[in-house]
Amino acid sequence: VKVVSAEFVTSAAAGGTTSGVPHDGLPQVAMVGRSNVGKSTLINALARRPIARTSAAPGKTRLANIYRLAVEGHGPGQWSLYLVDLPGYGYARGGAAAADELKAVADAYFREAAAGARVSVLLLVDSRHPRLESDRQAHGWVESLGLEVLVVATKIDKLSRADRTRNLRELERIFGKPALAVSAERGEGMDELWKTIASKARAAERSLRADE
Ligand SMILES: Nc1nc2c(ncn2[C@@H]2O[C@H](COP(=O)(O)OP(=O)(O)O)[C@@H](O)[C@H]2O)c(=O)[nH]1
Ligand SMILES: [Mg+2]
Repeated sequence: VKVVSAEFVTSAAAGGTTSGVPHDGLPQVAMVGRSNVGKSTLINALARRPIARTSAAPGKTRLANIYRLAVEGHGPGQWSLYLVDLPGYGYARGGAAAADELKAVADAYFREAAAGARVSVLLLVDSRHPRLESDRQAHGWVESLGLEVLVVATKIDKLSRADRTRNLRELERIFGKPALAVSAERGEGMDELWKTIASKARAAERSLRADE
């Protein structure tokens, strides 16, 4: 796809409220994953410009940060979507209370956005660590909200050929479906990811028109 424009829209769902969560019918793609797994970097790679703040220090995003992209490709015309950077789990400065606060933000986002029924979820899992309990819990939690989850294996550039094969097989066993391997840094898998996002987003667009 060609990214025509990309911009930060707002930080939403502060304190577990629904404030700022868009519900204008545009498709939304939400990034779920541990702190430091590469959510913000993936948003920048999809946007092909640095719109999201990335950090070597984990646990910085405490709100649902919402970006809007206009793109061309995978079908006729220009179309738009939101990319949503949710707070990461597995690292909570401030212990259990802070972890609860992050969960409340993600929970509020999904409650509000899922009401519009055009949300796709990317569960980002570090390709070096396929077996983490926190990722399985997050997967189960998102599925329990009735949302479909695409598993994205990040930082694939950090693995040898043999480890890639082994870890991707392990991810497929754990989550019951193949994971899409990407490197936001090297660009590997990014065309495939855009293709998947586009097909979900444009299907949502068509069903919206059919409703009207
Ligand atoms: N080698 C490599 N490093 C990555 C990749 N994606 C993210 N990172 C690094 O992982 C760290 C955390 O990334 P960030 O996007 O801030 O993670 P977030 O907390 O999930 O938003 C940063 O130092 C990134 O440069 C990748 O595809 N390959
Ligand atoms: Mg981030």
